[in-house]
Amino acid sequence: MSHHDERTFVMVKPDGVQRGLIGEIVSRFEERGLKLVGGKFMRIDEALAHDHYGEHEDKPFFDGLVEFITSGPVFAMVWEGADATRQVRAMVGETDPAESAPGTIRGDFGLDLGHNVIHASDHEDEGANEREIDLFFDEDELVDYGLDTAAWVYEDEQH
Ligand code: IDP
Ligand code: MG
Repeated sequence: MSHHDERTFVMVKPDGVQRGLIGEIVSRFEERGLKLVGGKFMRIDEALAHDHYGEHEDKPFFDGLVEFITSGPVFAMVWEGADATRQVRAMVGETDPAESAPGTIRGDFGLDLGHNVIHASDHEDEGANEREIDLFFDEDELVDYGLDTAAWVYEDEQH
């Protein structure tokens, strides 16, 4: 069971919220078999934006990125499942929607690098998922429960 409990941080960005894509995006992860363990509709302040995107501080697009991510509400989530971080990134697509395959979230809903609809923890950045979860959620905001469908998603999960 333990290999089914990897957690990853996902966030519908302000463009995704404004375009009414929260439900569609949540549905995709639900349908994949992932388990929602946390969700928060919120506005990101300047300090959180700097913490979250700290790795990009020196990039020319940083100021615009902070301005964009603080410009309207976001929907932050934590999803759990086997290999969750890598699997979610595959569902999200490439950073640039124009380079993202149809069927991915960015490939289906975006056309512009600066407005790419969704954030997800980078599976190639060790510990990014846990770091980002800690940044956005208190421990008591993550809900511990069993998902009854798990036995149908995972062959080795018990009914
Ligand atoms: P990721 O979101 O796919 O992990 P990162 O390289 O971590 O991509 O960049 C973080 C975010 O910064 C991207 O999702 C995108 O919104 C923005 N971004 C990245 N590169 C550029 C750029 O060259 N111009 C404008 N915005 C960018
Ligand atoms: Mg990234």
